[in-house]
Amino acid sequence: MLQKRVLTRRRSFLLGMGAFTVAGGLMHLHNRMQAIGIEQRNFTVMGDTLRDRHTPLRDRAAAKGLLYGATSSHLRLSSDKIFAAHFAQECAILVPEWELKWGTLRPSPDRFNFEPGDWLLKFARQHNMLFRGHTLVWHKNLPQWFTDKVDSRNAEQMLRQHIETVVKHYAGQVHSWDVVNEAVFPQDGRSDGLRQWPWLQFLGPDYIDLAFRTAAEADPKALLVYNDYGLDYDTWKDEAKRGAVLKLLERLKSRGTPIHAFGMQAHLRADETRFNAKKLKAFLRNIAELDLKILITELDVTDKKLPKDINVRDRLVAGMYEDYLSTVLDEPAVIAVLTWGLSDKYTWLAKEKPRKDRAPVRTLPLDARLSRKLAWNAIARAFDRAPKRDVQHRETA
Ligand code: 9MR
Repeated sequence: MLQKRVLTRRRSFLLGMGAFTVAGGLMHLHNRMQAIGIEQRNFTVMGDTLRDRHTPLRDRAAAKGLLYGATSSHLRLSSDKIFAAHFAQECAILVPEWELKWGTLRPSPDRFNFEPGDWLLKFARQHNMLFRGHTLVWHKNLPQWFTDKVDSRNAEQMLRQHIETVVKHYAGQVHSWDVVNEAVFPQDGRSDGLRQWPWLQFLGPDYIDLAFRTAAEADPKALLVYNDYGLDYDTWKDEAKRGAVLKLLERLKSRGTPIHAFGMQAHLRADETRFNAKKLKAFLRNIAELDLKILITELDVTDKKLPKDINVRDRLVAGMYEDYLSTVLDEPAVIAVLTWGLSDKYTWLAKEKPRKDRAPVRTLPLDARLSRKLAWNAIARAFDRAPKRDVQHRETA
């Protein structure tokens, strides 16, 4: 019976895939599936009892000394009670998706709107979750007034004032802050690989050190993180970025900047065949050797270029989650895994990386109806298999 089910599943998978490869001509995907044995993987979550098999991600992670959580927003958690309940069940840490970014927090130069962020902090505490700060320095989501009001004369004061005000507001209540986000961009052509943007233009590369020092003074308890993307695959672009990020972290550490961790965003692509576990591990090891912790901060897997067949998509997405997590969790410095959303009902990818066929995207652990899918199983299995960490996660005060 079981064998028959497996065969039927396999046949339907191959049919879904076959139609796609013939129609789309994407042989590389077919090769990836063969290389990783995706058709044979069963993604079964183990456990002695049914109850064990349903253990939420936060508990599976905690059993290994890891933190699991996700991003969401005031809008979603306050208006969708069922979603909020699932969120509280699965997550041990909450990341505000918009509320703590300049654009949302600072409607005008002299006004800070903490209300939505405060609501999220309260929600986190009510549900025994930690709270993360995202993000103090980022080239995106700046308010419209920024270009008119910030210049080389007031830049240092503006940056300090922003960080002091925001970090002090949440001092003692934040697990970690993404102090600087996405400051490396080798395509801009600088020899240090740093992104060309207003803070760099006004303050030079030292703005990064300044941001960390100001944050450390404002909240000596929070874990201070440098967060970045585009580091995951064996491509020349990711390789250049890994090199530049490592150089930046080395520079910061060597001058005594109070940086405690590196945030690896991990926005992955299910159709990407250039995954190289060895290179990824070596990169993480290099970071760990700088005495930095590592957080996987924005994990998700886009299905944009996959065939429409849901069975095929779910397996490939789950396969990418499993390959990636089993690799990174081998590195003991990795202490947390955060997905960029929990359910396909609410994901930035629906808007920013929609599928050509307009089929709803299937990128996160829960589907749009909030049911667990193979991606959830893949994450659960990776936690279950991860080596146990010996870390104490800081509680919010
Ligand atoms: O998911 C976020 C999306 O809803 C916002 O429109 C966008 C701009 O604020 O930011 C998205 O989140 C980004 C995160 O803050 C930093 N790393 C990349 C994420 C996806 O773009």
